[in-house]
Amino acid sequence: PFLLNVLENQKFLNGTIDTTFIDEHPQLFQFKPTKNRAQKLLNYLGHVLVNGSLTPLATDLKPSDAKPSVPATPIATDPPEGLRTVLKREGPEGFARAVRQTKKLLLMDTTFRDAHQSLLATRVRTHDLLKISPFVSHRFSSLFALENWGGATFDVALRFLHECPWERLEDMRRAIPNIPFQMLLRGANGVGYTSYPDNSVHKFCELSVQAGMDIFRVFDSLNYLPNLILGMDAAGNAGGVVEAAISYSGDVSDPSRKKYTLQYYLDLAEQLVKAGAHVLCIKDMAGLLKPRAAQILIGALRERYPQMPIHVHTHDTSGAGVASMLECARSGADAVDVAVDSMSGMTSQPSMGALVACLMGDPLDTGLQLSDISQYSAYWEQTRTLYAPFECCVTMKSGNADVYQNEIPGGQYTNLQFQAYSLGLGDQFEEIKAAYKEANQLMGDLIKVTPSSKVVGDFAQFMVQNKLSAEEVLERAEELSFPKSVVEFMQGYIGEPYQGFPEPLRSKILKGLPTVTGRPGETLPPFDFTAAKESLQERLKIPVSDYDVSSYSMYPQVTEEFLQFREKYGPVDKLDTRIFLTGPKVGEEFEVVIEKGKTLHIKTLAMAEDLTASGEREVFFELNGQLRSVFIKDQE
Ligand code: 3PY
Ligand code: ZN
Repeated sequence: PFLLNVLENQKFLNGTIDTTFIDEHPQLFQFKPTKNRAQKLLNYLGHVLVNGSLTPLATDLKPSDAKPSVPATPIATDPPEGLRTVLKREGPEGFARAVRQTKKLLLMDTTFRDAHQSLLATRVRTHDLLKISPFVSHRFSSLFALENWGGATFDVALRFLHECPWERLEDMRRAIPNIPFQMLLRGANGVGYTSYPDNSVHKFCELSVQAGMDIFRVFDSLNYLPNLILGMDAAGNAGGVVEAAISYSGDVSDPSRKKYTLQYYLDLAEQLVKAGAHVLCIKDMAGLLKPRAAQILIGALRERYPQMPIHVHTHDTSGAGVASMLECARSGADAVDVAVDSMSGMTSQPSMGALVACLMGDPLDTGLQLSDISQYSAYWEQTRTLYAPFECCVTMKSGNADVYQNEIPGGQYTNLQFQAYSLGLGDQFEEIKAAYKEANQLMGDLIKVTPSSKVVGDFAQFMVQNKLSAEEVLERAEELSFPKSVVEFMQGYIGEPYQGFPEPLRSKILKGLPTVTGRPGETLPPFDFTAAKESLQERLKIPVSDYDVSSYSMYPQVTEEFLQFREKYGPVDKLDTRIFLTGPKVGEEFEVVIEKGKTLHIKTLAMAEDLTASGEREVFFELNGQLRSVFIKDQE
């Protein structure tokens, strides 16, 4: 039989077919854009023009008209080799050796993930990430890694940006072949907020490596070892670098803080090293690691593990981030996290430019150039204005050292402040921060990071809404109806906190509900990938990829809605951000590159003033010079 697939064709495989004709005539493969995709996009644009944005905007602020300029990049030459070359050649162990042998301080750039998760509600789109990717690949080849995936980006891409996170990863990989990519994996919680079946986390990691991921920062929101180990095994078996993260809480430089002591961290590190970590990470999600604490903790880890790369993550909420990262570097950390200047500071990471400048001429000099950083920063300064509706700066004007008291993680700090202000209750933020601290104490002083931080946040909001003091909660716990997340936490659904659950509060909240002991995922039945794929294809009547099924295993409803949305409105991820968010202006002309070599020229002509008998409004466009119109149901 005739073999259609070239990869199964022996002549093709052993090179006896001459393919130079194809190589020399790439235009043969530039097909005309299908009317279908273009028509779908016109539908989307018409819909946004008639009924407003199809993604919820957080404020009334409008995206700017900026067309961010991309600094010149020598695309004709390959980018310089980076640590990814070492990783591909020598595997995770070789990568770890190369990191330890590097004398200068290595940086991980979080601009593509945590920075916008903390400052712009995770809304930065693939379109804007890809534009600057070649520049990053050429000018920042010496980075430890680029953090560009995981955490909240997965959920937000599908749910609000209507784009496929897997495609984002694959496209970035093509644009940046030389720098290791790093993602944030919530251990047994994958990229979600709860425990998933083990095979779901394993499959997710395999597909991530296939799509281009290199380093997995694995954490658990309670530092619960069985959950951490599940994530580490999944990342390691998939061939990834296992960066095992210890989430940092408390203050090791304060002898009065008795729960999360230096010994606690050293014991946990020992377990993680035993479990096969290639890199150890201190994940300071709230920005609590002050310079003196950094010296104590990083110094002790460096002494114990001379061969082990140490990587530190922090948030600059109080403003002490650069000082702390300098101290980490001096105490033996190999790599620290920064975000490019215009995406740094406050609840994001400390500034790349500041840290680089502080180390110039030092034996730890990063080797990065301030001129490159300022061009990179200028791109993001302009791009950030496109995301004005999600801008944290509406409410957040400065750093805030009260984080040392309330210990709220960076991203959550921004969210809680924002929620309070959008309810018109700026004052309430003070109350919520105080309640957060009390709720944490009521729960026995937890490690607080996604999803345990949400549990404490929900508890705090519950206290504020119901005007309950900590004493009243304890007294009246049996009669109160607590938020679902708090109840499920007490049931053991996300794991066991260090030193156990708080009693008698737990029993009073549970009122006899069942509990899980041990690792919650252990008792979940495996996810049936084949059945899920078949049933999705059957229901949606469209081809569904293994990537989609993996998304579905963690976010069933969100993924199904995303697939339906894409089927209806086409590749909206290819639109410029302002146009995606708030639609084009009437009379505006613009281009959409839906694929390499396939560009749509669109002009918005007019909207009919009158509705049709069935309540639809006609919107007129010019598409590649031809008049087109779409009828959109007016939802007013
Ligand atoms: C996440 O889980 O998304 C985080 O950034 C935790 O710090
Ligand atoms: Zn973070």
